[in-house]
Amino acid sequence: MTETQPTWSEAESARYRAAGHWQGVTFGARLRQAASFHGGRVALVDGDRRWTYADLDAEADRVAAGLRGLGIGRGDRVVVQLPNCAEFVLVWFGLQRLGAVPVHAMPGHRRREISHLVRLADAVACVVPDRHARFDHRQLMSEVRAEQGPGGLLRHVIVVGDPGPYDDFVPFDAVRVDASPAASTHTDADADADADGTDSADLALLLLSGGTTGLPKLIPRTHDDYAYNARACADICALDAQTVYLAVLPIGFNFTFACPGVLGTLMAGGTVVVAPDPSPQTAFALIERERVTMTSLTPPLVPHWMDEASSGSWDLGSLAVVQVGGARLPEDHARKLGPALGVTVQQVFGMAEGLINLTRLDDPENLVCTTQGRPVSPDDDVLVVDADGRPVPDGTAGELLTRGPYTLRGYYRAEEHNRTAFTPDGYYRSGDVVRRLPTGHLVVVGRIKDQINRGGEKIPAVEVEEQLLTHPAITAAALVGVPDERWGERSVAFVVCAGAAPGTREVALHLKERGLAAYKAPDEVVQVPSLPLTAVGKVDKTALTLLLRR
Ligand code: J2J
Repeated sequence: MTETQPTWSEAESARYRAAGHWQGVTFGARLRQAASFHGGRVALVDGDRRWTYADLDAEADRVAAGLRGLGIGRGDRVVVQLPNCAEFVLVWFGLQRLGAVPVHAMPGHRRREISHLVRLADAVACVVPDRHARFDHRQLMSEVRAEQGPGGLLRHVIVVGDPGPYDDFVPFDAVRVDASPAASTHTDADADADADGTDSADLALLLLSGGTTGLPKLIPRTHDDYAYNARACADICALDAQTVYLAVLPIGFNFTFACPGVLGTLMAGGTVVVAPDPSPQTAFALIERERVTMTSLTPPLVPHWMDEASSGSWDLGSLAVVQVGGARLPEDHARKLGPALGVTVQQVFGMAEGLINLTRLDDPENLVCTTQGRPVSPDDDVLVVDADGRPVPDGTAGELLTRGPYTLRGYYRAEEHNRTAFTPDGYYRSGDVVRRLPTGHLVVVGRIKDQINRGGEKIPAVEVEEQLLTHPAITAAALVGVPDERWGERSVAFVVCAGAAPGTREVALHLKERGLAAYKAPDEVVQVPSLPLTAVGKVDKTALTLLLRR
């Protein structure tokens, strides 16, 4: 790795290579191989636009040549904030060809989050849409750039669509440059050649953590480990060249991108179709038209999809597997979803940090409906421990600790946090409370980390609390998650104010002005005279939650 965050030991790396988990191939080289193997097959569909594997390969070369022309090269970080569109995939592989490193931002992120990512990653460029969901990303980028100041490394803003009035923003089309003939005519021997000297053990991408302690942390993933993540999931889901995967959730989300998602499908020679929004109407039309075989959802989408399917006006006959993950799927929905859509349901309990658990396609219904699956790799080490770090027997709830061939050993540039987020022997403390069954399946029963999981979107309480305190009327604040039928969990802000408390809408507006993503705004604001404290003087969030039940 070119960066210095903790990584696997030599002995572990050798073991993962010997087991065949790590194959020593970069993503740039993988696309080259896929193009020589599946050249004429359709790899990517976005609306009426289609790319074969050969097209995708050539397009990655063009994007790489254009980016190189901008001075972007091996090891450079580039924040990619794109909605679900083919360009995400084109940019991603263009960067891989260069050995540059995409940072997966979410479309909903705003000034605070993007500025933070740019700074933390020392990004040299950002790739954004012109507008998306009634929001102008160019304006956002002009603010981010202004904030970076003269010392900032951010040199380029690349806009998919119209760069608008910003003369120095680069339109994506200008970044697609025909490479020199020598570079574009490749032989089979080139298939193994590493992009610009990139090594498969190098950093391939940076994912965002849901975060518990303020702003998101960056999760380093290597070519070796991330490809294994996607391939292990693809094998369990039996993906092949006939697979047509519909990307419904945000494409940069680890679940959608690599579990097995976009990468798993492309590594199997299948077809990826991007859905511009997650509504069942949009998705079902695409499923009918493209004969989609598999997709992934978060739990809040499930009732809407079942509702729309019950109209009987769609032909979902091609759809075979629907994955649901990111938050706990209510058992009742798990039981109804399969029959409602005529599919096999797969529960997915994953994390951008690594460990992915899947129910298997041939698991008995009871396991599929009541557990969140089991690890995808035989070399995933899972410990369930009590508050003192001692393993508990199967069936007893405890914190999930994990390490393995695709689970990080340290966050990117987060030395201090890394000291507490991992055990001395390299286990990642997930903060999730689980029960393990004798079959190895895990049941997620809660969380010890201070994070709200609103239908799969993770809200770090501390980050929102800090911003609430910038409101002139608020003197103390605590954000808690409370059970909610639709979202699984919704967020309630308890605030202490000298005078009248601001309403929910005013608070949302304030947080928006502070540059916070909209999904982090509290669903409800409750005024309290003071925040209850625990014996050691921490805000007692359990007591606050109980206030709501009275
Ligand atoms: C309960 N909680 C869950 C589940 C994740 C696949 C699927 C999801 C993610 C993801 C992902 C859950 N039931 N089925 O990256 O590749 C909660 C846990 C976990 C946290 C991780 C993937 N599935 N969770 O959601 O990094 O608390 O990844 O630690 O966003 O989501 O969040 P994130």
